[in-house]
Amino acid sequence: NSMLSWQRTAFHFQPEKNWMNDPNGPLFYKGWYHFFYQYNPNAAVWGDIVWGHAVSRDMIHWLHLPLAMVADQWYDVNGVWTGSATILPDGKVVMLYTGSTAEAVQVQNLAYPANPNDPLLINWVKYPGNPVLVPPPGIDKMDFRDPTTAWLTSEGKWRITIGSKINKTGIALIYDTTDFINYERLDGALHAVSGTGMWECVDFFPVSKTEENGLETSVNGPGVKHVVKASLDDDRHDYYAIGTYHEKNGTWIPDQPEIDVGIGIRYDYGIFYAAKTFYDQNKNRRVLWGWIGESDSEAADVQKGWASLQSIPRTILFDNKTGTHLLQWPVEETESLRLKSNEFNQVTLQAGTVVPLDVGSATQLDIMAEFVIDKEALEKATGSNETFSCGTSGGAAERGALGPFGLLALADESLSEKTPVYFYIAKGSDGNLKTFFCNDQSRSSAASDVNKLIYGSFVPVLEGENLSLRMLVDHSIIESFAQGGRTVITSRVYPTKAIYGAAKVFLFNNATEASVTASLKIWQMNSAFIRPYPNDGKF
Ligand code: DQQ
Repeated sequence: NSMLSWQRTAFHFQPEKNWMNDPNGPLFYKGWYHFFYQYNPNAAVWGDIVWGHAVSRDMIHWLHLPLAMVADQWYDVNGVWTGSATILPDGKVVMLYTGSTAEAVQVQNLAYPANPNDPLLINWVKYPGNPVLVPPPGIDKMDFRDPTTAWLTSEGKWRITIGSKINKTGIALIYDTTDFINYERLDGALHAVSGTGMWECVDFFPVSKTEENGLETSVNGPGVKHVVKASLDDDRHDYYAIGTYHEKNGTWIPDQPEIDVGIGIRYDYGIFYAAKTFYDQNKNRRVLWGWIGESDSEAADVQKGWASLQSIPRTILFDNKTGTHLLQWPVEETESLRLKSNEFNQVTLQAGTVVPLDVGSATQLDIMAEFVIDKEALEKATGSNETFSCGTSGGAAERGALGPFGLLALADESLSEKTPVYFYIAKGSDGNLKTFFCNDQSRSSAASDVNKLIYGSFVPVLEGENLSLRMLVDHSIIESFAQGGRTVITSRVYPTKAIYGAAKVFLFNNATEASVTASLKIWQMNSAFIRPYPNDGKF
């Protein structure tokens, strides 16, 4: 539908048409990044799920390949659901995925490349003895899904975890295997948290406390922490926690129980779900993919003929400055799309002002910004705001002594439509400062069938740090990263006026007392090449 075609993105991964959800089995193989995904080939709504497949040299430019796996066996006829890849030490690839059977039982299946010499891994073979795992006693047949990448134990066995629930307790079940065909369940669980409900798409991976690179999934030892991530079916958000893995009994303990999985830190405070990491042996990094759904109506999705994006792949590292957070950052290849840039140095934003940034069309941008708030105002401000939260606040229109200030993205000239992405500093009566990072969708669109929530959360800011943000704008998506990626917010935005050449970007400072100095560099972003693999193999 041409009326809504401006909503299609220029450099985020999306299929040509129809519905997409979770990232599946990402890996790097023989020079190519592979990306599989939950796909409905028949409609722009969830259903008839099979595995879509695309390949890339850089995770930015993509070639769509034929479907990797379709629902053609009794053990996945109701859906070829989410799974993960494991690369064995000899280079062979095994894929484990969930199938929903004709009776809607969730079982785990094994698949592998038909031709390991094909770098594009076009054809996949399902193991004839599938399923390799069925729901164990005490687990409901519909609560057993999304196997992880396997990692090695010190005994040389492969270990995986699978999400489930027992009553209202979310749980990650553990299995060991030597051949990916026969499995032994370990007692207990990798981890479980009461009250969190079904855990989907569990992820488990090591991070380095000292090195700025990613770790292969089996790496363990001193200097290594382990991350557990669960996607909560009940509230549709991805939560992670950092902790210690006990290899012997296959358990993991969070460093801080009060920010445990499902109750603490989120990967993203906007729309972002069913995320999965993989270790990229090509560049020695761990990369996070996440499904970004629509926040308009299903009717609008049907009308436009497609639904969902994937995030820009994000490098993921342990933040050794806070020790509590991960850092997420767009993969460096994103920068290859940068075209001409504009710099704005030391722009003074008086309290209560809006300043246009003349960059031309503002629909495809990469923005780096730093903000310094007036010191005197910081000290003078009287403490009051003990209970601020982005979601329950009045958004960017609600003025405080020390904020909000930041950017207005996807805004039209008259500011009738705008999506503020901003910092808000709250001062407690004890004088302590607490910084929040928010995204206010309430005035993002004149349309009425879109999500208008205010997203955001606390962001740790350490002594001596300026406030910094990075923002990727791509037609109907804004991904924003505060403080190097400690706190991230993704929003889908559906303006009716701020589209193509009419979309603009502004600085704003809606504080009542503090002036703010902003310095920015803004790049126009090129469109990525995302199209079908040509029949003759030439592109
Ligand atoms: N999506 C898949 C399931 C998974 C869910 C089905 C998470 O395997 O639990 O499309 O979005």
